[in-house]
Amino acid sequence: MQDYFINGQPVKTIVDLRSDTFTQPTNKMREAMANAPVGDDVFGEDPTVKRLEKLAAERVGKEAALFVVSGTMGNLVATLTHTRPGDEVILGANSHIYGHEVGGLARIGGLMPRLVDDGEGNIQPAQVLTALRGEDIHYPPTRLVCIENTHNMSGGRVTEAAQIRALAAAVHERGLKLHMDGARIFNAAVALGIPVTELTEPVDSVMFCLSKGLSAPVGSILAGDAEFIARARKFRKILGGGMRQAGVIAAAGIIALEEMIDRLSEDHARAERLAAGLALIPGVEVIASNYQTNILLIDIGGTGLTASQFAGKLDQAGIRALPRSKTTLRAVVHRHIDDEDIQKTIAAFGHVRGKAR
Ligand code: TLP
Repeated sequence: MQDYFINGQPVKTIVDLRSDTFTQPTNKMREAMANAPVGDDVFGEDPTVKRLEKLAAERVGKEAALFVVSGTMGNLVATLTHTRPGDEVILGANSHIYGHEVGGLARIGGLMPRLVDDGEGNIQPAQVLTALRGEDIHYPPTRLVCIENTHNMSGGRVTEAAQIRALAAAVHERGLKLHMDGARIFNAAVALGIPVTELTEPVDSVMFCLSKGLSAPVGSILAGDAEFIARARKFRKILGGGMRQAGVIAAAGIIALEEMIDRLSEDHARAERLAAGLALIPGVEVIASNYQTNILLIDIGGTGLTASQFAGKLDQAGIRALPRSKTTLRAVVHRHIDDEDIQKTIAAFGHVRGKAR
């Protein structure tokens, strides 16, 4: 375990599997942050932000990119930019945008969500075609479809490039736009073993997070064509997201993109080992994903404990996992989780389960 600090001291007290958002900046990121050349980014004068935006756009094969505070802001800016108030947006009932972004779509965008079933982690073209209502005086105009890759609530499921291309073709044929919440898009690309551009090329806009498995302390990217990003920049400003010497945080984002992507495969391998170990514990069931990424959903219903009771007992053993439903826990593997932590976690699950009988 390295680079993990509390009050400036390197420590390792707990195995924190609640989220990859708990990753701390690497030493190299901290150095880059301290030394970053900066300027006023609202005036377009921060060289480090400009460098990050250029690099980010190149990485996902888009013309331009915008550095935003968070994934939530990136998704909201994208939906605002693609739509007008009163429009309808087709998205998954289990999507992060619908369920975990405080309803910004409705509250701030004045948008009407039309939900489709994404319980398996993706949306098929036929579902969009069924959800599309066509022209009628009673209906709001449908403007946008949103997908999520990897899909958080289904346990880090991956949507493959061919599926995205098919969906994009159906969406574009009907004059709609396609936005991808790619908070963990590099996890998807690494799991599939393909360039990320194969996943991002078909969509009109993509948001991805620097602050999750890639370990930057703050920030996400919204990427798309130059005209879209120019308009998105104004929406970011409306939301209060125009930052000044943001190069200080953008510097960490540059290192996230240059150095932290390939290592995601280590998280995936450890998640697979964790899943294999947990699967041997009676009453504990790992909900299978289509490709192994870094998120595990673990059904502990068979132990007779609720997820929050189970999480409470794990916590006493120094393991933190997040209750996701009454009987499901989520564990997310990231840079601060090593092989020993995986063994400790499997042992703790076995111990808690043993006590529950
Ligand atoms: N997800 C967080 C929590 O909000 C649940 C997590 O710990 O997984 N899209 C997806 C798919 C996400 O998982 C998240 C964050 C976001 C968007 C929002 O990103 P932030 O937290 O930067 O606003």
